[in-house]
Amino acid sequence: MKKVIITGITGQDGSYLAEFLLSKNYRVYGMVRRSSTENFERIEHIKDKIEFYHADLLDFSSLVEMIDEIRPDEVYNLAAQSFVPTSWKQPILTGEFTALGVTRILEAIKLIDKKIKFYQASSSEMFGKVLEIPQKETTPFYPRSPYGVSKVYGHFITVNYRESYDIFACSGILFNHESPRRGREFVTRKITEGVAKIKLGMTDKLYLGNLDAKRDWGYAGDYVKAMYLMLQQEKASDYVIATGETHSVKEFVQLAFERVSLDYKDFVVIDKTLFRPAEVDQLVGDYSKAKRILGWEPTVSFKELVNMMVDSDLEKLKNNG
Ligand code: NAP
Ligand code: G4F
Repeated sequence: MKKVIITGITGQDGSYLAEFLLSKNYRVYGMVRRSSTENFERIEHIKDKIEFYHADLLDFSSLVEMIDEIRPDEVYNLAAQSFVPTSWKQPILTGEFTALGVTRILEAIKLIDKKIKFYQASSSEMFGKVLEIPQKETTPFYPRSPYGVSKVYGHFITVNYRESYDIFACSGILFNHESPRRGREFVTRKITEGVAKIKLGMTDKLYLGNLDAKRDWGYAGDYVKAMYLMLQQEKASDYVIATGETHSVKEFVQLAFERVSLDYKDFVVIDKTLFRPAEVDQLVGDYSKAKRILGWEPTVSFKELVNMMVDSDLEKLKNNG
């Protein structure tokens, strides 16, 4: 049985990746940081099948001990401060988690066993003020937030440990991916939960920022399969994972309200405080390398994704009510 460590297992992607690797018969170890209350909402249904290990991206010795005790075949580093607006409020902490945290894990792997395979959760935010459309593996980076800058560091330190120490280390450059398990502060989930609350009469306003920003949105359940496929190849490399389509926040809002037969113009209020100091205006990825080498393709369309998230939030709120 292959052993795997997933950092960030309590997050959206961690939950889908854990499910997927359990279905592949992996022994799954979830790295969690200590907290006064358990934060297992997304993995409640599989938590009995996961072995949890307390460690923190900020604490090098805890990472060394974890890797030494478990001796995994693969490590997926999904843990990060992942919310872009917070990265302007806490830029130093974001750098510690999202940038230096990657070096701490890679260094632990280097010290203990260079044969451990490593996946780094890189991001399309690295392309920021895009220098090419669509963005691919060779597109230069121009990050627009402390989060994006930290991810560029994480990406290049992964490439550097591969080239310096021959570690099988891959950087997955994933474009936005969403699901019913998406954190509530990200725009897609904020919209679908807001729409569900409005439909059920629990509120009558949805406050949003920049509706003109465009993103390449896919389904998280599809994207974790690409992470796994990257580590099963003969050669380590970096891959863009995307849908190849771009849509504005406004289009997402329109479709989400249409799903419940309402007009968004009656409910959406623009709140200027939600605009960012520097915006990423448009992202769209070219996933042809992943298709060619990994045989990977997205399976959920934009409309299906919106509908899935609205339906799930309606269901959750009805059940809670
Ligand atoms: P998420 O839901 O915000 O989950 C982040 C995870 O990181 C949580 O499990 C969190 O644990 C953990 N974490 C944060 N700081 C930590 C620390 N110091 N030590 C240990 N664990 C820590 O993020 P996600 O959407 O699943 O994304 C997964 C990864 O992919 C992130 O690195 C993100 O930046 C990257 N990414 C995401 C997307 C996307 O569209 N979702 C796209 C590209 C890249 P707690 O539960 O304890 O907070
Ligand atoms: O949903 P968002 O907060 O995601 P963002 O900034 O694109 O970052 C996500 O995707 C990245 C991949 O490209 C990941 F690396 C990162 O970890 C995260 O998962 O915002 C999307 C867009 C932005 O342009 C923002 O300005 O939506 C716009 N927006 C408009 N109103 C809003 C809101 N964003 C949020 N969070 N809240 C709003 O009210």
